[in-house]
Amino acid sequence: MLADAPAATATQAVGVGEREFAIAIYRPKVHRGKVKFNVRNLGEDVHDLVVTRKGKRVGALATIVKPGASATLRLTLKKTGAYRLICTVADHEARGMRATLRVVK
Ligand SMILES: [Cu+2]
Repeated sequence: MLADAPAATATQAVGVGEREFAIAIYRPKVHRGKVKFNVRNLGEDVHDLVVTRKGKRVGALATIVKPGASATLRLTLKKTGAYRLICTVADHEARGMRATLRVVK
């Protein structure tokens, strides 16, 4: 918990759909606090998920996600602003597997 500012206390679920080659975020804006990314691979290749803010890695899935499989990533996003969700498998990011999640107060 942050002492200096209010943050969401309940975990906010964010659905993330991955496929070749795009990342769809079903909830593009959340409040600061706990976020649970429910990641589903809707494609035919393996994918992963890395979350960054201002170029710094905030967190990532521990494992790669196989086609048709799901994975969960729990993070506490303490700072407001734009977070990037990317897939770091091969050249997937350059091919379009990137999305933005906005975190507001
Ligand atoms: Cu990928």
